[in-house]
Amino acid sequence: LEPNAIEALVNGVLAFERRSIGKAITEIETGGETARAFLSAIHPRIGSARRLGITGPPGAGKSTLVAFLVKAYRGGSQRVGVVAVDPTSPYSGGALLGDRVRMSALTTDPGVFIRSMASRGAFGGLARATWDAVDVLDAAGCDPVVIETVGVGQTEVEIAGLADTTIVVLSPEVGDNVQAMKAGLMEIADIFVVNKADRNGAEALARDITAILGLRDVGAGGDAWRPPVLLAVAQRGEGVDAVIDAAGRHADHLRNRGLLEKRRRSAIRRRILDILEHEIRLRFWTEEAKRALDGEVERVYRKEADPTGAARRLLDGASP
Ligand SMILES: Nc1nc2c(ncn2[C@@H]2O[C@H](COP(=O)(O)OP(=O)(O)O)[C@@H](O)[C@H]2O)c(=O)[nH]1
Ligand SMILES: [Mg+2]
Repeated sequence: LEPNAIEALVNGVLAFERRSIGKAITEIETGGETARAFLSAIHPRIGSARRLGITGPPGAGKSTLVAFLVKAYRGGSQRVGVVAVDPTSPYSGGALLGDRVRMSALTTDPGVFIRSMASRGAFGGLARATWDAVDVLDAAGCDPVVIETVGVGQTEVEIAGLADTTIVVLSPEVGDNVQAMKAGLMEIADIFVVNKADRNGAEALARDITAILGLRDVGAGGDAWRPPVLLAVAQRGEGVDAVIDAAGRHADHLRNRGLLEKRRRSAIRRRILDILEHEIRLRFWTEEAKRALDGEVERVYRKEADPTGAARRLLDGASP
């Protein structure tokens, strides 16, 4: 895009113009210099939004909960944003009728902007694109910005973990707690929601989580945050108020102890490193480097070199 078109895009986003926001995020997913210039222009305008991460196993009820959270937050906020990283997201039509009806009530609300990220397109840059999209909604005046990710892959868990407050949603389905432990969800949760409390096993799951948390070192002074374990029936909107209350208390906790700055700095560090790794890879893989790799494959195959030697030679060959 031309510089004046980028300026128009920036102004559109700042004015919460839906078309501009959608276009900006599409540019971000595509990647390239337009996105770069745009992001650099909006950067001074970000930082006011609370960033709320929601993650957990597929089917736990994250999207259902998000719908109620958004509705509740809308009562006190002009604009609310949602970024969903979930291929089966009901926002894109992948759910049962009941969900879709509830979601469509959200999508027709002029103060709510919902965007599903295309995990296929972003080519290893999903975390980057998602966080850039959150910046867009922040600059557009959304507060909070909710980020829903499926808590299965490391990337997805980490995306939600970079929020100010991270809510982990589990349900008493077989093995949800085991899955949570494996995926690193226990470490990133500021709040646990045991959803589907209308089903058997929810209380037992909540007790399990509480027991696991109890084994943890809470740090000196005893003023560390203890993640609350809340029961909910998201489908009926039950327990949503308690989640909002806990998120508010967590935000206060961060602010009162100067921890919000610390968290945001560490999220920025993570994002810079992510971009850096991507840029290094881009710069490294020139046509010449690709050809050199073919040569090294041959040398290693013929036992004229070993893999480590080959990798180092490629790296040295690429350095200035
Ligand atoms: N029984 C029961 N089902 C629920 C509850 N909350 C959500 N569900 C259902 O669980 C399924 C998955 O919900 P969804 O929000 O899409 O889960 P996500 O994959 O975590 O986003 C849907 O069919 C929901 O209607 C609940 O509290 N109780
Ligand atoms: Mg979902």
